[in-house]
Amino acid sequence: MNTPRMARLAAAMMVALAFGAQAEEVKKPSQPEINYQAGTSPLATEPMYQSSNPKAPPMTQAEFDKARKIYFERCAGCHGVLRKGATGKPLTPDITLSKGTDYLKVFIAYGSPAGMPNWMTSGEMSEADVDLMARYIQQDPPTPPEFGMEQMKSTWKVIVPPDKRPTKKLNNYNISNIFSTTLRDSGEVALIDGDTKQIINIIKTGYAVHISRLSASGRYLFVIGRDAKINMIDLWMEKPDNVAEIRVGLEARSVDTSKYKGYEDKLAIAGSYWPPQYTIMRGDTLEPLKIVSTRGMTVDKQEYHPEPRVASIVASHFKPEFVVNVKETGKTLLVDYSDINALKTTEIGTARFLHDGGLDSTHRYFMVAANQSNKIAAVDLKEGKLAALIDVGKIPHPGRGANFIHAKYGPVWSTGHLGDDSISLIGTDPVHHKAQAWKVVETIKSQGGGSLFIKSHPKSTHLYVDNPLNPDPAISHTVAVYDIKNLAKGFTVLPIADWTGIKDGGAMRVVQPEYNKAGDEVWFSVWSAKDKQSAIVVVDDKTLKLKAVIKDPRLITPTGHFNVFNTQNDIY
Ligand code: DHE
Repeated sequence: MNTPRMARLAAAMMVALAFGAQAEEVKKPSQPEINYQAGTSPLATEPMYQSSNPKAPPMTQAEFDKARKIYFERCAGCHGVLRKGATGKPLTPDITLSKGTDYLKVFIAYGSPAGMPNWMTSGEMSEADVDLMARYIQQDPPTPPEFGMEQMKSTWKVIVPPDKRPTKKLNNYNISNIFSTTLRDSGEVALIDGDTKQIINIIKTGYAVHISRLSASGRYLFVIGRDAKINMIDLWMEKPDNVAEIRVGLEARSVDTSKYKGYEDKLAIAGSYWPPQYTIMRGDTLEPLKIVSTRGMTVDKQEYHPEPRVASIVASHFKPEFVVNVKETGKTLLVDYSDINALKTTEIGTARFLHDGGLDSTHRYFMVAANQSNKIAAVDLKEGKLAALIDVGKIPHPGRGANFIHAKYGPVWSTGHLGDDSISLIGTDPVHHKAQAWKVVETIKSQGGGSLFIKSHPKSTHLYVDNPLNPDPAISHTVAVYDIKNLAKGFTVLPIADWTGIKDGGAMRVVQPEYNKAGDEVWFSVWSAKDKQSAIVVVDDKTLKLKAVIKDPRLITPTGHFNVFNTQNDIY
């Protein structure tokens, strides 16, 4: 603090902290949440037109390029591509210009109690980077390019046309018990034989595949990368591999396929973060058929949002509809795909910001987390309306959630939370347990915040809860298991990361419980750094003892994993 510049910075810091303290009363995101949201966007490497705002501090082209890259790597996840704000505050020039460079530098360097990370004092940005970013966010935000039919078609490849594909299964794998495991940082998925625990194939995909989903028949596997590349894999091939691929945008997270009777394997759908849109494709070739923008008005203030990202998508079993959850507008769209040239959409106002979710055990209700509202929306897919908005803990993050029969309250669907140590159990049976339906019937304690996924299975008496984003390694390296017949007993901790025997794995976050087809084994990823050894751990669900550890140098950064049968049939 010995230069006039730093003195000015310190003065501005007092103001900023006062501002931050006010904001804290409104909402203070947890560190795990900040780390989770601030993921790298593939837009960092996209060319974009940058206009220069004459009122903003000047920048050279080289500075623009560097700042834009940093913005998309560190900031866009929270503040949005167009800086309209999401988990983080809006950073458009109408706001930032009046604050000025020094004031903004304090925020970037030191963070704020309201949740802004301390980029300089944490060592992640230099003083020069902080200065660069403070000037950059006073410029007009560059807009990434649109991605319409022409761009999609130019990326679309049918590697094996439908008439050249096998007419029957050509391998001896029990394909319904295959696991598709994301190898996040190598841009691949591993197909692992659930019976023998052997790797069947490692398949090149888009960057950091987010999820895997199955066609209704269970033959085709669809994976989507953060870069919006979809790969369609045929499990009937002698060695299952890609048969088609396409990019549906520049950044995406969700994909699913038509599951209603008569439409099995006919259509696929993917939602993108950028551009904000969803795309309906042919289910056998990924040929893009229809692109629909999600830009529009928010559910609460009813104001225009230019980049409402598509979060989770699920296929209804009750109607020929896709359930499309739009994050920033807080709307759930029921998209009737029976005639895509006369597309009928039921728009259900839910809450902001919609993220992940899953079906209840009857598949009639879709339970989706509105993470900044601390709510779960229960959407009735039979009646096409909102059944309820339910208050839960802080920042619900269910994955697809866990269904089980509660000893006292009947069928429940449950979610863990990123922001606190609670697990909310919600009654889902309005017929036989009407008084409990759409209410939190019980809240149980987990190991801590930073939970991402929770899982059970109709044949199991256990409930598993992970905590990969908890800052305490004693928690993030383990998983909590509950006896669903006796929840009051609390949880047993399984030392999943220790069981791998890996001594120098770094983070070794234990992620996503996933059952095998029979429901008697549970698989976990042990997610280490890219240059360290990772593993998959298989637990015997009856005895809660270690059953197998799958280690292979090709298993680089495993995160999500999806059992074919359970994913195909929405069993969780
Ligand atoms: Fe995810 C599901 C978005 C970070 C692993 N993630 C989802 C879904 C969305 C989403 C919208 C629901 C898809 C669906 O059901 O159709 N995830 C985001 C983000 O925006 C976020 C916060 C930041 C980012 O930049 O991506 C994010 N997610 C992560 C991770 O850091 C995780 C742990 C590791 C990784 O691969 O990046 C991760 N997300 C997953 C997994 C699922 C998922 C494994 C599927 C859960 C399921 O059971 O279906």
